[in-house]
Amino acid sequence: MSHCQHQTIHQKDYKVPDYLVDTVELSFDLSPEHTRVVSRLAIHSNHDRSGGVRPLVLDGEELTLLSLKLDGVELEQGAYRVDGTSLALPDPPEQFLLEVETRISPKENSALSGLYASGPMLCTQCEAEGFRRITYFTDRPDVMAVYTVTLRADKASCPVLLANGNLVEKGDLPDGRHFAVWHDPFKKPSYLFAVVAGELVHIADSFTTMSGRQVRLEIYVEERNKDKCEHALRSLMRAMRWDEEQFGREYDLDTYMVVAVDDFNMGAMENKGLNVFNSRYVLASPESATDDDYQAIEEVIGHEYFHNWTGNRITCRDWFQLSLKEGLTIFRDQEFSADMQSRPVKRIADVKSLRSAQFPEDASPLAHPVRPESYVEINNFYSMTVYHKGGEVIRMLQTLLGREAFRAGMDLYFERHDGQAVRVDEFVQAMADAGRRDLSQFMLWYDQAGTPLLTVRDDYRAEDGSYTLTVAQSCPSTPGQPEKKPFHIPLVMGLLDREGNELPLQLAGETEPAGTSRVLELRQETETFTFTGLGERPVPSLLRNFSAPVKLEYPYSDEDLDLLMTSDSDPFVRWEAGQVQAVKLILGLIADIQSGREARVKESFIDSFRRLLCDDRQDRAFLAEALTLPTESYLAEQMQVIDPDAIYQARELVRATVGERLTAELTAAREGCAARAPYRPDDGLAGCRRLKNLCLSYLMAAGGQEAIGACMAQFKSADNMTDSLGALAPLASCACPEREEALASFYERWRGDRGVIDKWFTHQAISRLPDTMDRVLALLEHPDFDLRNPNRVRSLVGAFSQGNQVRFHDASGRGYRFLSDQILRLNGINPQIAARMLTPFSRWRRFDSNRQGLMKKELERILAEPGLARDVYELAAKSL
Ligand code: 0A1
Ligand code: ZN
Repeated sequence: MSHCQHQTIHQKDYKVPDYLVDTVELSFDLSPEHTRVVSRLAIHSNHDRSGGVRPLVLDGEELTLLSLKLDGVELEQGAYRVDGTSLALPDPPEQFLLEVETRISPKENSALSGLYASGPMLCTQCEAEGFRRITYFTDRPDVMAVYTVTLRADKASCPVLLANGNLVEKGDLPDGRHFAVWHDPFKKPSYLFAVVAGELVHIADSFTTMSGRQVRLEIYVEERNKDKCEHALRSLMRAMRWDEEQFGREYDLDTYMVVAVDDFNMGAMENKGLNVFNSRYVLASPESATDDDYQAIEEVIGHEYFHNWTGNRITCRDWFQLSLKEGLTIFRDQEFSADMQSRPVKRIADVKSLRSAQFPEDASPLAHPVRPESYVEINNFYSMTVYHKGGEVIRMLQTLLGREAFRAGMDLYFERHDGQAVRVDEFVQAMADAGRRDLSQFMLWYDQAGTPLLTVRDDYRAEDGSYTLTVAQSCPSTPGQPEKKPFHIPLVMGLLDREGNELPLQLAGETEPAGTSRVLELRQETETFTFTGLGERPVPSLLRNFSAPVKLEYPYSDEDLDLLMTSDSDPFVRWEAGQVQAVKLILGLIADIQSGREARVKESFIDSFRRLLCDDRQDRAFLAEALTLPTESYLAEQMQVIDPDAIYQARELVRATVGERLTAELTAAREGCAARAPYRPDDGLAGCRRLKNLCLSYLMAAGGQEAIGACMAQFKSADNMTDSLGALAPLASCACPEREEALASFYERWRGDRGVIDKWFTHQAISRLPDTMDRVLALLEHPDFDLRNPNRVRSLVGAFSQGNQVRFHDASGRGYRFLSDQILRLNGINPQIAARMLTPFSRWRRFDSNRQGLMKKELERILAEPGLARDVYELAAKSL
């Protein structure tokens, strides 16, 4: 396929569909080798035919057309056109029944889009454009229809037959086959269609909705995983209750099914009534899943469930509106998780992930607005920007409107648009109407890319007790957008006195103070806010709760930061003050290392670290976050030219110094967190385990046989995966014989468990030992490595290239060559996964000229490959 064939789709070219489909009757004769699909579509014309009849064009890929009938009459070859991507009827009637028979080969489908085989089952993935790989259809989200699906398969090898909606009939057929008929009463776009068939077992429970209806909940897995579904099922029930309580949303079908599959491109999929999940977000047992795994399962189960209203009942008009459902649903799942655990710790984790993955994307050649204006391959836009910046945009709306008006806006949105396919504009309009606000400037968040920078200056005047904050906003150029208009930004802030007390906030012109935390609204390039009645120069507490996805600069002194860290009422600001100090320190050390000066960790840093460590009033999980140093990749973001070696050395120097200087305190804190009862994932001690394992990692950074002994002891005695990995992780980066012993015994213990073996690959891939590249190359040849399994690819190739900055960016360029080799192999297997692996190369301009040249060369090599998939082509071409 030549590159010029890859067409760009533009938002401005949107046209309403020429034909609509009312009902879809699908019938499948399932088998992994050949599946026969018969589709009966009731179609009506949706355009003004007086100006000429437009052709009906159905999308279709990788299909073998067997027959085509219009109103019962078989069409002659000349009466239609088929090519590799479509089927067209030049002049169809106003209303008609089209019957299309096709054949597909699920077993050959390694792209995992459409109908494919995973282990002992067949399953589908239709978002974004996979339905066209099952049958010919107007495969776009604004064509919504009612589906009835008949499945037929061999009863012995395929006892379970599932599709969307309600089971209406099932029974036996001759020759050992059987059938099931499913009907989904809700109109839906094709991307929400799903079928699962195979040898599965399930666990079930029931949920009584707020109006008293009984819903049957079922989780389907392979037999060997039957005892690992309980947590997913409980999480689902919590999510259903939460959506009723927080948003008044009730589930609408009689059953809700979740299926776990081992081969899946993403996290999970919200198909109506029949979610398909990557098994890593379903399966958990105390021995094999970490606290983080438990947490991620709850979050993803919640996310897919919340889509039932934000995505399924109200869907997207076109794929440019993807954030309409994804940003909103991310916001909803974040809030759900915050309510299920510690809200501040959850917020910090979300900010960290935004900064470490979305900010870099927004500063790269792949930067795009939350609502992109064009794409080549839509699968490439399931991005951190569309999802997570999109979630932040919704959060800002809540901050600007207040919780109550925001909730009223949600209600209004559901009331107005249930059953429709709409744009982001309709959502924001509902918010504007409910909150009686003008949100036209706010819309720029959807259409302008780039991370805004707020530069804050202040001025205190003792004469009149006034204090003025001047906030300037700017936003760097991004592809296609050299100039930016100012954004409408909520800046939540407060003021502290020198003792750390919160001061009442009274703006000039106001008659009395109003609270100690306020939302300042920025609309102009520069805004000033004057506060009155202040007896001394206050310390500003800015961007509380990270109220906007921006970078902020204010010249804080070390004393200011100490004060915020210990006294601010906002946990995010307290955490952030510590991070700013750590970044300052490490950047200073990097400069020392680069210029050959002696690098030493400041005494004051060790002191404040010690104070925190010994502060037993703080929540353990929060403390663990506060004591964790900024990641190497976050530090990289703070540099003009990224120097991976100096970053690694400087950060390790701090870790080792903390470990040496605070050995006693770390050991005591670790012991204070030691388990006193057998592990339970919901024992409320996840924060304790995190802190304990963090202390161990500092002790290991300092080196010495004692720490290694402590690691091995924990590794051997652990009764849960969190503690087991808490010991294995530092051992994996330690050049000691215990490393090999631990890795080998871990493998032997877990060789039958895919999820755990993924972790085994990952911990070797992210080892900071200098020979990691060689070990990764050897692991590629390991019998358990499989390029066709996305989780395995992510656990080795993804983990090394995206989670091991210093080794991947080795100045020799070996890491780069390794990655492009794997991308080229994946290109022919699974283009979506191949494209996702390109991320590190898109950041090439941020490095020194040697590395730039080496990465560029690999991008060029990829682009020169004949037969490059659209997914890979688009990202590689845009990266250069
Ligand atoms: N809508 C899903 C994500 C998803 C997108 C694409 C997929 O296959 C290409 C699969 C899942 C979600 O937000 O969870
Ligand atoms: Zn989603």
